Amino acid sequence: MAGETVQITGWVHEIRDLGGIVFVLIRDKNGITQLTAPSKKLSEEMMEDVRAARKETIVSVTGKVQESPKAPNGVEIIPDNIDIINVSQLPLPLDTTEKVDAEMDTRLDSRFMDLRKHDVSAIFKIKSQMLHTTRNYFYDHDFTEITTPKLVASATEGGTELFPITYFEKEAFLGQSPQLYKQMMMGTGLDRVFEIGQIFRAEEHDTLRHLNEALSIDAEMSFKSQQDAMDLLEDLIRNILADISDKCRGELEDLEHPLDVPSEPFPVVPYERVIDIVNSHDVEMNYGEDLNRAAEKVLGEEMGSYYFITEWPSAIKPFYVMPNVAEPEKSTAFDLMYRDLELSSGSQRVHDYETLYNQLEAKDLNPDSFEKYLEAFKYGMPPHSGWGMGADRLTMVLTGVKNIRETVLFPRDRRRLTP
Ligand code: ATP
Ligand code: AMO
Repeated sequence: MAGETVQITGWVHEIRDLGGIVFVLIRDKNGITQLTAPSKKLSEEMMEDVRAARKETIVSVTGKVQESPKAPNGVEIIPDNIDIINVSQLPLPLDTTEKVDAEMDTRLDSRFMDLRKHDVSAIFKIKSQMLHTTRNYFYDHDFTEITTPKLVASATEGGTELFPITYFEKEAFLGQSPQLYKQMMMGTGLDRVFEIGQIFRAEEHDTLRHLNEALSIDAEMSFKSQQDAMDLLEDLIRNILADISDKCRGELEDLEHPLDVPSEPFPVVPYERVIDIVNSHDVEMNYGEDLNRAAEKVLGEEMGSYYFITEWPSAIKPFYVMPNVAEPEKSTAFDLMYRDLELSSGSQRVHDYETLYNQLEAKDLNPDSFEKYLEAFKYGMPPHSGWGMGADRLTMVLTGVKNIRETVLFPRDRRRLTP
């Protein structure tokens, strides 16, 4: 475009005033362009306008493109006109040029400015592409998108992680999972449903992989087995990896994150083998226990990227999980892991009313609180299977960030309720 007159509107990223020449870097969605203002060639008035452009101020510049090997992208613009559109206050809450590293809290407090950094906005462009691919995938595979209430009357994933709320004169909670609703949809004839929506969990832990408000991708299919649900999950992940590799090259480069795309089918490790692996690394884990953090770490080292854990004991899985027919102490539940991070849980579900009622009681839950859910199992409920996957955790894997807070615009954790 050398010789052409162009207009650029954006933020002043940096100014370097060398006296006789002033460089202004202008940033917009696509990158950074250098404005070069040599005092010899420009009017005094023009030079004053250029010097008035403070950091992060919004400007609109018209000027001529000129080749310049020393400039970023090999071109610079010699201004004919510069309009100051909205002046930024100083000092800035954050350094957008990333010369000074900011604490996570400072960044989250000024998230609008944090996202001006390309390696931060890259995370959200990748997350957006992941959600886009996920929706397309489900639509292409004959799923119906549903939305279910987040104001609910009962727990689904164990009673301790609920946020109670005031709901007129009744007790209510924020939803932990669309589990009960997606299962009820299997009694409608819709056959395949998915939901992408927020889940709320009053997690006590303050970790790098738990949030109090997370995004869940949920799928449920009628007349399908545990294996079908696992196949669906693996195929979706492969589609996401292919799309991100193809469409988010620039973002992956900004993040310096080569995407890990496994060529082999995801390995499957039964729970009992997991115990052997963990114990052989001198980490204690007994039959009937969930994976502790140390166990997750050694397993992650041993197993590499994506793998399934199957044959979980029925005793430690939720009431809606179908036990293995031949060995009922084992269940049809599976977890999908990425190294030491749990990405998804799923199973075949109980579809028989009596069994479901008994499993609720066996887990010390009151079937009366599940009355409306149980109704759906009395009048022709097909066998069904499904899973829920943490979209924020998947984004951690896709972007290589180590703190789940990086993957959420305005994360909610124990200490953070604003912005
Ligand atoms: P789910 O989604 O089923 O709740 P999860 O991946 O969120 O699973 P948890 O079951 O909450 O994970 O936790 C996984 C394991 O990590 C558990 O054994 C838990 O005790 C352990 N864990 C969680 N937080 C911490 C922590 N802060 N320090 C040590 N261990 C922790
Ligand atoms: P589970 O409780 O394992 O299963 O949740 C499914 C997935 O959701 C993500 N997740 C979280 N992510 C961030 N912060 C949290 N606090 C958090 N809690 C959960 C994880 C987890 O693997 N009803 C079942 C799913 C099903 O069987 O369909 C369920 O909710 O990635």
